[in-house]
Amino acid sequence: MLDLFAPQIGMVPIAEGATLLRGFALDEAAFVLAAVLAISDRAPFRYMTTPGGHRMSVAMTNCGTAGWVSDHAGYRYARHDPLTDRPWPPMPGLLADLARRAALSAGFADFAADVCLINHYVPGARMALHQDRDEGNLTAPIVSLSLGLPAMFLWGGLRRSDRPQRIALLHGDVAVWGGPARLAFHGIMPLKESVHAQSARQRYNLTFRQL
Ligand code: MD3
Ligand code: FE
Repeated sequence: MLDLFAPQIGMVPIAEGATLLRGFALDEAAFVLAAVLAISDRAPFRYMTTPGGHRMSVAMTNCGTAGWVSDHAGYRYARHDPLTDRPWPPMPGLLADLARRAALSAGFADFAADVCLINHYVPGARMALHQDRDEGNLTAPIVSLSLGLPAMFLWGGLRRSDRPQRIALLHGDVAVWGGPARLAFHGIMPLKESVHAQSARQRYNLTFRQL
């Protein structure tokens, strides 16, 4: 019998350089969730402040050789966690490998992530339209992995004024964007209230970045 509610698997082109790999990480989702919880034991999720003084609604942590931080002084990558003054937890080899395999599937060979920024959403949390441009290496793609509650992703194109396209990001989905899509504007609509079998009221998004 055809199961209309079975998770979807497959490659969805979004734009030149941007590919959504539906369900790419489904088989590894339980491992990734466990890795996120282990990382957040050592580098807790925290609400960062924008340079303009606003508290973000998404809580963040990092693993890898540096971590993305934001405060009154601006956005940057820092080698130590400002909360603990210790280096960020190392990136688990299986996570780096998963990101590398996803990038390759989307046509980007030799992706070697330095940083994984981990975002934690609860219902109501959102991320305003922005570009990811704090990485030194804009020739490498970014790989993003979503777990838990679904989110409505906004794909804005290369000008802030372009009308954004809406794409649902589901548990186990991986997105890869580089080349001409590397500086595209993107964001996340406020998360809807619901409950997920693997993560209850949480959504996690991991973005793997090369510095
Ligand atoms: C490009 N995170 O941390 S990943 C960020 O879900 C950030 O937390 C978002 O933007 C999050 O900087 C979204 C970005 C993404 C997701 C799906 C895509 C980019 C994509 C699908 C196709 C192309
Ligand atoms: Fe982003």
